[in-house]
Amino acid sequence: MPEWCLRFGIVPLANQQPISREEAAAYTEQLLALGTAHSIDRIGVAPAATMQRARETLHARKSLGLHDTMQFTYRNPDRSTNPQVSVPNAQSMIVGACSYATDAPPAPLQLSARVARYAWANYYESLREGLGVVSDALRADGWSAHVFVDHNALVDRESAYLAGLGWYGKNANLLINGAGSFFVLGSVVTDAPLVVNERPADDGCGACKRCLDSCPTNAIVEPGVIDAAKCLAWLVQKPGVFNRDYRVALADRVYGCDSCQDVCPPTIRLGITTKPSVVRAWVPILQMLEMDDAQLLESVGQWYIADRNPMWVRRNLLIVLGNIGSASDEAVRNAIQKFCTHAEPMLQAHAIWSAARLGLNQFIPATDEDPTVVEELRNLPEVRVG
Ligand code: B12
Ligand code: SF4
Ligand code: SF4
Repeated sequence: MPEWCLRFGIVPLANQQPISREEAAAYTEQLLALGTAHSIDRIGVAPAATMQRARETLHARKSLGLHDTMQFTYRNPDRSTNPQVSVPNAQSMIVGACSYATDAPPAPLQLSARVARYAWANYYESLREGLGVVSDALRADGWSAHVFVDHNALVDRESAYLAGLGWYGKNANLLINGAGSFFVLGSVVTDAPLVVNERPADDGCGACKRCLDSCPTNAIVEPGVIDAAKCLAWLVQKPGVFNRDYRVALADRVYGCDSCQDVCPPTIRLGITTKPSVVRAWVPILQMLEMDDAQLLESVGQWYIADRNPMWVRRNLLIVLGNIGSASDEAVRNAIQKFCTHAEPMLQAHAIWSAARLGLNQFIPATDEDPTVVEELRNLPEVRVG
């Protein structure tokens, strides 16, 4: 067996002919070229062995409560860090990265909420398609191959790191060598014994710490470590009452948060392209608050919405209204008034918060029977200045 197979514990399957390193290298190159020809911007190969560091980190963060109530890869760390659980006898992971860097469109004139860049279009879809072509080629040659993109069964950043695509930034994102972090990541896990990367990328952050200083909620508690309970990217997805401590910091964001990447020198210097694409960087707040459930869910497309419950989008929009709406705008007043008497206490509570922020006290009920609303009435914010 070749030495490189031994090094990563890669064992050719009993029913397959061992292939020479030269054959494996040529086959690997072909597959990588196929991915690149199908819209994958960066591609590499990692060994499909247990990702011990990620496993230990997931367990440690769970025990410290840094995952808050997130499930995803935290649900079963022993599965999400071992590709062989999902693909028996897996030997390699072809890891792809697709850029979502594109010039920001101008802010619209109507009252709008901000969408994070990774959701401006369905970038996961083009990555899935590119990896799908690679996976089909492997299967056509008799190998097992499965695509995982943003899937609970596999940690994507560690796979990309092991494939040599980039380094972990202090903002916890994987920064692609020479291109920054505006990339989505995914893998094809296969039992084909490909030639894997042997040298992870060097750290490129150096002494910089701009991301730590720019996080609006101080969620980067140590370089590379996010406390999800403070991270706006999680709080907009998390079901339930939005933590009052972070509602003002949410500012105009309705989905995702880019602050720790928007200040990152390698990301803004190298990552922004003028790739022509149709993007949706803003959504119209008042229009969305008027939509019925089906319309609202259709309008948010691929966003991750817990239980596909549109209430969480409306909750976020109501907070944004309190942060950027104007009390002198009749349409804003009408929306707040409507939701202050909404049948759903969760929405009523967030509308009450916004009413208080805008000084629209005439819409705030003196009392209520629902505990969520009562709690809100006990914790009204100061009127917004400016
Ligand atoms: C859970 C999750 C989240 C959570 C938690 C994020 C976090 N940083 O912990 C929330 C909802 C907050 C989130 C937010 C975002 N996410 Co997210 N998320 C995931 C998900 C589903 C799992 C991540 C995971 O398991 N992490 C496990 C922990 C242990 O990994 P880690 O935090 O990377 O930890 C590593 C480092 O700490 C490193 N390390 C160890 N020691 C040290 C020491 C130093 C000094 C450093 C720097 C690092 C380091 O090793 C650890 C183990 O691998 C993945 C998809 C997937 N299936 O993998 C997407 C994913 C990570 N998210 C992604 C994106 C795009 C985002 C957002 C940018 C979206 C947005 N704009 O709002 C933000 C970024 C927030 C941030 N600063 O991290 C991309 C990341 C792409 C990239 N280039 O890195 C992924 C990979 C999705 C995808 N398939 O493309 N996300
Ligand atoms: S995504 Fe936003 S809230 Fe989360 S760590 Fe980055 S800057 Fe902070
Ligand atoms: S802002 Fe600076 S420290 Fe943070 S990820 Fe980017 S280069 Fe690294």
